[in-house]
Amino acid sequence: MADPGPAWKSILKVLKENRVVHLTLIDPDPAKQSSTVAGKIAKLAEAAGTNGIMVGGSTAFGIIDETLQSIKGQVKIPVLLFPGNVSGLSRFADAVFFMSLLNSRTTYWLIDAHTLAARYIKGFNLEPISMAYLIVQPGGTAGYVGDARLIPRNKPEIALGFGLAAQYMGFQIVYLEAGSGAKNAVPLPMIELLSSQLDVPIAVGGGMSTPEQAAAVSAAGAEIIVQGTAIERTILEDNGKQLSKTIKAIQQAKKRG
Ligand code: 1GP
Repeated sequence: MADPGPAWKSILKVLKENRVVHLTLIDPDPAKQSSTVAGKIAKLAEAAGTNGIMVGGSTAFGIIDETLQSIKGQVKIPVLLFPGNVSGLSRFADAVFFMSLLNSRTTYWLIDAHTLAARYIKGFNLEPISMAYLIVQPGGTAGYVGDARLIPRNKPEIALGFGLAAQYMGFQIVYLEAGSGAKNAVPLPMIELLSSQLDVPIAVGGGMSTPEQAAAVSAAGAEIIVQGTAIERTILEDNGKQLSKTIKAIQQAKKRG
């Protein structure tokens, strides 16, 4: 088995030290912000204490190299692709979450996009980090685009079945996604169940808009907390104050637990 690459190793190191990792998601869609602004957001997020920058979105398409170069020029923490499609790849990142949407109805999101992308990942010398991607209700754009059979919010045992299957298949991370900007984040009992049963790190994203919500997700057992919308909304105005509060809160939640 291949050793973990440098980006994943550095995330695991933070996880060992703090018991929780915070990742900032930036949508590279040029309609959202210029590459310069994306770089600025990444820099402020790093200063606030985030542990890595994820770059991706369900609708991003086309040229993202400029955004990646701008972000890479501003931060030392790992820059990790979170591709919404094959078009979400760039040689200028450190690593790529090689994610299979396990609860999709469509083979494209399970394995076909991956076979199209794999040779480019090799050619770009990108570090792949395998991720089982599971979309939970309400699911948002990712759920719609990914043709997901959304995991019902009141059925944590279904998520557990997927999570264990993913672990047995050798995925490095299990990601529970409620959808970007979701009104309701992944239910805490679902996170608690998976965290008590799985050995691989659990990432959670979607709909965490306050430090308190993120802290509750951390206390429930999530090891990787992903935030996009809340940071996008606040960081340029408050210079990362809210983000820094969130990061402290998720770390405190682990100390109390
Ligand atoms: C992306 O769900 C995360 O997978 C981000 O969600 O934009 O709601 O933080 P938010």
